[in-house]
Amino acid sequence: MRFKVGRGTPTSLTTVARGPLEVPEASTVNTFPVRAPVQAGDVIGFSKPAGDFSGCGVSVAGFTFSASTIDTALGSTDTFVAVGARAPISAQLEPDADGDGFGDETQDLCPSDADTVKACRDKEPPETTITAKPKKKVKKKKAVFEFTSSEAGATFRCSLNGAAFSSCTSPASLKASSGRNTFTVFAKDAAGNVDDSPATYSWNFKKKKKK
Ligand SMILES: [Ca+2]
Ligand SMILES: [Ca+2]
Ligand SMILES: [Ca+2]
Repeated sequence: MRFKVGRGTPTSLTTVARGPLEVPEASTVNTFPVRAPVQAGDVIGFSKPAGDFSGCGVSVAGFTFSASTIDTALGSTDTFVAVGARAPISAQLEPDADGDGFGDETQDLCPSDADTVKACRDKEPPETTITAKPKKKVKKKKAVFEFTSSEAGATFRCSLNGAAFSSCTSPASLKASSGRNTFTVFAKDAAGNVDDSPATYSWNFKKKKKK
Protein backbone atom coordinates (compact mmCIF):
# COMPACT_ATOMS: atom_id res chain seq x y z
CA MET A 1 0.00 0.00 0.00
CA ARG A 2 1.02 3.59 -0.51
CA PHE A 3 0.21 6.59 1.68
CA LYS A 4 -1.44 9.49 -0.15
CA VAL A 5 -2.42 13.09 0.52
CA GLY A 6 -5.30 14.47 -1.55
CA ARG A 7 -6.40 18.07 -2.06
CA GLY A 8 -9.73 19.25 -3.49
CA THR A 9 -13.13 17.62 -3.58
CA PRO A 10 -13.84 13.88 -3.90
CA THR A 11 -14.75 14.26 -7.59
CA SER A 12 -11.68 16.39 -8.32
CA LEU A 13 -9.01 15.30 -5.92
CA THR A 14 -5.33 16.00 -6.69
CA THR A 15 -2.69 13.70 -5.27
CA VAL A 16 -0.23 16.15 -3.64
CA ALA A 17 1.99 13.68 -1.77
CA ARG A 18 2.84 9.99 -2.00
CA GLY A 19 4.73 7.76 0.37
CA PRO A 20 6.80 4.72 -0.64
CA LEU A 21 5.13 1.37 -1.30
CA GLU A 22 4.77 -0.52 1.97
CA VAL A 23 3.65 -4.06 2.77
CA PRO A 24 1.38 -3.98 5.84
CA GLU A 25 1.48 -6.85 8.28
CA ALA A 26 -1.89 -8.51 8.92
CA SER A 27 -3.78 -8.27 12.21
CA THR A 28 -1.60 -5.59 13.80
CA VAL A 29 -1.14 -1.82 13.86
CA ASN A 30 1.28 -0.82 11.08
CA THR A 31 3.38 2.35 11.29
CA PHE A 32 5.19 3.80 8.25
CA PRO A 33 7.18 7.05 8.47
CA VAL A 34 6.27 9.54 5.73
CA ARG A 35 6.95 13.29 5.65
CA ALA A 36 4.46 15.32 3.60
CA PRO A 37 3.63 19.06 3.69
CA VAL A 38 -0.16 19.46 4.06
CA GLN A 39 -2.73 22.24 4.16
CA ALA A 40 -5.96 22.57 6.11
CA GLY A 41 -8.65 20.52 4.37
CA ASP A 42 -6.28 17.95 2.87
CA VAL A 43 -7.32 14.32 3.21
CA ILE A 44 -5.11 11.31 3.79
CA GLY A 45 -5.59 7.78 2.54
CA PHE A 46 -3.71 5.00 0.82
CA SER A 47 -3.87 3.05 -2.36
CA LYS A 48 -2.80 -0.30 -3.68
CA PRO A 49 -0.06 -0.52 -6.32
CA ALA A 50 -1.07 -0.72 -9.97
CA GLY A 51 -1.73 -4.28 -11.02
CA ASP A 52 -2.71 -5.42 -7.53
CA PHE A 53 -6.44 -5.91 -7.82
CA SER A 54 -6.67 -8.42 -4.99
CA GLY A 55 -7.25 -7.85 -1.32
CA CYS A 56 -9.71 -5.67 0.47
CA GLY A 57 -10.97 -2.41 -0.94
CA VAL A 58 -10.22 0.52 1.31
CA SER A 59 -11.52 4.06 1.46
CA VAL A 60 -10.44 6.68 3.92
CA ALA A 61 -11.77 10.18 4.51
CA GLY A 62 -13.39 10.40 1.08
CA PHE A 63 -10.71 8.44 -0.74
CA THR A 64 -11.74 5.27 -2.50
CA PHE A 65 -9.36 3.69 -4.94
CA SER A 66 -11.13 1.90 -7.72
CA ALA A 67 -9.52 -0.12 -10.52
CA SER A 68 -9.33 2.97 -12.74
CA THR A 69 -7.59 5.10 -10.13
CA ILE A 70 -5.30 2.63 -8.40
CA ASP A 71 -2.04 4.22 -7.25
CA THR A 72 -2.75 7.70 -8.63
CA ALA A 73 0.31 9.61 -9.80
CA LEU A 74 1.70 12.63 -7.96
CA GLY A 75 -0.03 15.73 -9.32
CA SER A 76 -2.81 13.84 -11.08
CA THR A 77 -6.43 14.86 -10.43
CA ASP A 78 -8.86 11.95 -10.20
CA THR A 79 -12.43 11.20 -9.27
CA PHE A 80 -13.11 9.13 -6.19
CA VAL A 81 -16.34 7.69 -4.94
CA ALA A 82 -17.17 6.79 -1.36
CA VAL A 83 -17.70 3.03 -1.25
CA GLY A 84 -16.65 0.14 0.98
CA ALA A 85 -15.27 -0.03 4.47
CA ARG A 86 -12.94 2.56 5.94
CA ALA A 87 -9.64 1.74 7.60
CA PRO A 88 -8.56 3.59 10.74
CA ILE A 89 -5.47 5.48 9.63
CA SER A 90 -3.99 8.54 11.30
CA ALA A 91 -1.05 10.90 10.98
CA GLN A 92 0.76 13.32 13.29
CA LEU A 93 0.68 16.98 12.28
CA GLU A 94 3.15 19.71 13.19
CA PRO A 95 3.33 23.37 12.16
CA ASP A 96 5.77 24.53 9.45
CA ALA A 97 6.08 28.27 10.05
CA ASP A 98 8.90 28.85 7.54
CA GLY A 99 7.37 26.62 4.86
CA ASP A 100 10.51 24.55 4.31
CA GLY A 101 8.54 21.31 4.33
CA PHE A 102 9.94 20.12 7.67
CA GLY A 103 7.80 20.08 10.81
CA ASP A 104 8.91 22.67 13.32
CA GLU A 105 8.54 20.43 16.37
CA THR A 106 10.61 17.34 15.61
CA GLN A 107 12.25 17.92 12.19
CA ASP A 108 13.26 21.59 11.92
CA LEU A 109 15.62 23.06 14.52
CA CYS A 110 15.23 26.53 12.97
CA PRO A 111 11.53 27.29 12.26
CA SER A 112 12.38 30.93 11.43
CA ASP A 113 14.71 30.17 8.50
CA ALA A 114 13.56 28.21 5.44
CA ASP A 115 17.20 27.77 4.36
CA THR A 116 18.07 25.36 7.15
CA VAL A 117 16.67 22.61 9.35
CA LYS A 118 19.74 22.75 11.58
CA ALA A 119 20.14 25.14 14.53
CA CYS A 120 19.50 28.77 13.56
CA ARG A 121 22.46 30.79 12.40
CA ASP A 122 22.93 34.48 13.18
CA LYS A 123 22.17 36.45 9.99
CA GLU A 124 21.69 39.89 11.58
CA PRO A 125 24.52 42.39 11.14
CA PRO A 126 25.59 44.27 14.28
CA GLU A 127 25.18 48.02 14.77
CA THR A 128 28.26 50.11 15.54
CA THR A 129 28.13 53.18 17.81
CA ILE A 130 30.89 55.67 18.64
CA THR A 131 30.57 56.46 22.37
CA ALA A 132 33.57 58.76 22.94
CA LYS A 133 35.29 61.11 20.47
CA PRO A 134 37.28 64.36 20.28
CA LYS A 135 35.54 67.73 20.17
CA LYS A 136 34.81 69.19 16.74
CA LYS A 137 37.86 71.50 16.92
CA VAL A 138 40.91 70.45 18.89
CA LYS A 139 44.52 71.55 19.29
CA LYS A 140 45.73 68.08 20.36
CA LYS A 141 47.12 65.70 17.77
CA LYS A 142 46.17 62.64 19.81
CA ALA A 143 42.53 61.59 19.43
CA VAL A 144 40.91 58.84 21.49
CA PHE A 145 37.77 57.04 20.29
CA GLU A 146 35.58 54.58 22.12
CA PHE A 147 32.98 52.48 20.34
CA THR A 148 30.58 49.62 21.00
CA SER A 149 28.59 47.02 19.07
CA SER A 150 24.96 46.01 19.52
CA GLU A 151 26.20 42.42 19.84
CA ALA A 152 28.53 41.06 22.47
CA GLY A 153 31.59 39.29 21.13
CA ALA A 154 31.87 41.49 18.03
CA THR A 155 35.23 42.64 16.67
CA PHE A 156 35.99 46.02 15.07
CA ARG A 157 37.82 47.43 12.07
CA CYS A 158 38.81 51.07 11.90
CA SER A 159 40.03 53.54 9.29
CA LEU A 160 41.41 57.06 9.63
CA ASN A 161 41.14 59.45 6.71
CA GLY A 162 40.26 56.83 4.11
CA ALA A 163 43.16 54.47 4.86
CA ALA A 164 42.58 50.71 4.57
CA PHE A 165 40.51 49.27 7.44
CA SER A 166 42.46 47.36 10.06
CA SER A 167 41.60 45.57 13.30
CA CYS A 168 41.09 47.85 16.26
CA THR A 169 39.80 47.75 19.83
CA SER A 170 38.08 50.31 22.01
CA PRO A 171 39.51 52.66 23.17
CA ALA A 172 41.54 53.45 20.03
CA SER A 173 44.21 56.15 20.17
CA LEU A 174 44.98 57.92 16.90
CA LYS A 175 47.25 60.65 15.60
CA ALA A 176 45.32 63.28 13.68
CA SER A 177 46.59 65.09 10.62
CA SER A 178 46.44 68.85 10.35
CA GLY A 179 43.01 70.01 9.27
CA ARG A 180 39.94 67.87 8.85
CA ASN A 181 40.05 64.23 9.99
CA THR A 182 37.53 61.44 9.56
CA PHE A 183 37.38 58.28 11.66
CA THR A 184 35.31 55.27 10.57
CA VAL A 185 34.63 52.05 12.48
CA PHE A 186 32.45 49.01 11.87
CA ALA A 187 31.65 45.91 13.90
CA LYS A 188 31.71 42.28 12.77
CA ASP A 189 29.72 39.77 14.85
CA ALA A 190 30.83 36.30 15.88
CA ALA A 191 28.99 34.77 12.89
CA GLY A 192 30.87 37.03 10.47
CA ASN A 193 28.04 39.50 9.70
CA VAL A 194 29.39 42.97 9.07
CA ASP A 195 27.70 46.31 9.88
CA ASP A 196 27.22 47.79 6.40
CA SER A 197 26.56 51.27 7.82
CA PRO A 198 29.82 52.05 9.66
CA ALA A 199 29.90 54.69 12.36
CA THR A 200 31.89 57.77 11.31
CA TYR A 201 33.00 61.06 12.86
CA SER A 202 34.91 64.08 11.53
CA TRP A 203 36.81 66.71 13.48
CA ASN A 204 39.39 69.42 12.95
CA PHE A 205 42.90 69.43 14.37
CA LYS A 206 44.83 72.70 14.38
CA LYS A 207 48.22 73.00 16.05
CA LYS A 208 48.72 75.59 18.75
CA LYS A 209 50.47 78.66 17.40
CA LYS A 210 54.05 78.97 18.61
CA LYS A 211 54.53 81.92 20.91
CA1 LIG B 1 9.84 24.28 9.09
CA1 LIG C 1 13.77 25.79 8.86
CA1 LIG D 1 24.35 39.24 14.36
